Amino acid sequence: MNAYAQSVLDQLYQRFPTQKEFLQAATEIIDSLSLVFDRHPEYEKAGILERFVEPERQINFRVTWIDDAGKVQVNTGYRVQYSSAIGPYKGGLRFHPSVNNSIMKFLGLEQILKNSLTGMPIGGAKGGSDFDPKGKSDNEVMRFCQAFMNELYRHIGADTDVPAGDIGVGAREIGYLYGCYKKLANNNGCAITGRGVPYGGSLVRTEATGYGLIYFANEMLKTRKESFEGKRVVISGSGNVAIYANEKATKLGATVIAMSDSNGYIYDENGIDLAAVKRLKEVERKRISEYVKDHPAATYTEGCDKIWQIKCDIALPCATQNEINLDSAKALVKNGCICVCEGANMPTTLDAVKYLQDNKVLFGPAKAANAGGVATSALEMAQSAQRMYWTFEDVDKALEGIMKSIFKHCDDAANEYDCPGNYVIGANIAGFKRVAESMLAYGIY
Ligand code: NDP
Ligand code: 2IT
Repeated sequence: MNAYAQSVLDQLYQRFPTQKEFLQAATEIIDSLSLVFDRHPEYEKAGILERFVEPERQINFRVTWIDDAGKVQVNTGYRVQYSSAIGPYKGGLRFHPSVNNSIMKFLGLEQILKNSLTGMPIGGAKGGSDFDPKGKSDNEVMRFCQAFMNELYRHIGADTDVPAGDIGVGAREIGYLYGCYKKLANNNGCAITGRGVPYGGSLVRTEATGYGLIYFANEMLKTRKESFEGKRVVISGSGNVAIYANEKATKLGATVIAMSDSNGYIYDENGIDLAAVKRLKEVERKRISEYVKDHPAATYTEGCDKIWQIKCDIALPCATQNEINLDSAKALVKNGCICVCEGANMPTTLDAVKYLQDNKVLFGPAKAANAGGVATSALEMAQSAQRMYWTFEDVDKALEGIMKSIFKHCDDAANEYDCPGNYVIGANIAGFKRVAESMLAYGIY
């Protein structure tokens, strides 16, 4: 590795030894960027990498709320405003009990490069809380969201920082969060995206990450004269990204044979009944295990990791970080999988990524492949600024164009740095250069 890149990475390991997800993301990114520093000594001179890995601002705050039993509850709220080099901070909010500083920082760091790849003027951020919406009543979720926004509102705004959804933050939570924001800030600007269409949201934002993932995967498949037609697809998760990845893959002629939630997975040889999954997860908020009750041909298996042992042509991890480990990668290769495309953020461990690439599996890294969500958030910001709504077809066309352009940028950068077909390196380099050039232009501050 380039000596400058190595020294910055070593410092991160010394300073944050317990932040394992952050170090994992930083290791992958810095490893790719090493090639850039060999060719661009001006970046070292300006300390670009040290500045890039250090968040501009991190806010941790107490969130106090009252549950239905009248008991006082306390959670931690987070917002990591990582980089505003190319636009206002932008990135989702995650509500999940596992949320901590390491997870916020890994997601924020990835988000900088992802947002840069979209070609739109948006910086990188992430936020959330260790609050678990699962099993909570609507009123409890509403009170939590209001308590969370009671602090966050002073840090966000249409031109400063624009949060959106992520795990555990969907249409319901965004409604409560935005309703509270607009009241506290006395401002109707686009300070949150993923809003309901009646109050300023964009058509296609709900579908965008899943659809975008399939558009990106399709571009990779084309390089081998392949397509989704007739392919068997396994998708982990059954949340926002997984559901709309299924919808678009099916539309393109694939059969999705398995999906999961955090308890286990369903397998349906004839193709998952997506309407049933949507009803269970989007409306009734039930477990995926319920699916087999009225689908006798399907099976349910407790536990998530065995989902990657199912024979498939295309694997789309769309649940959470580190769900495909080396053993899973070996099983996928053994079973003839030709493409792994990441809908979730960092769902594949570093050794698993290497194994897949060494075995010539097409590999689409999250920061490129799942950028359709945030890109459509930027289209929501554009529509709000125009005081206009675009049609579903217009937004979907724009999304498809953006995903094709992201693929081209990754492909071009991989070729330029003599790593053809390595979209991990391509995505990191293409995303980084735009940010680094902006930082250089601003001088040192
Ligand atoms: P949702 O909350 O809608 O769905 C998450 C899904 O993943 C659920 O099926 C959930 O199961 C499962 N899951 C969550 N945590 C775990 C875990 N620890 N182990 C196993 N399964 C788990 O979230 P999204 O679909 O929005 O997000 C999924 C992934 O996509 C995340 O990595 C997110 O960062 C990423 N992403 C999301 C974008 C968006 O626009 N929403 C954009 C880009 C990336 P259960 O219901 O049991 O919790
Ligand atoms: O990881 C992600 O890109 C998201 N959760 C979406 C962020 C956004 O601002 O739309």
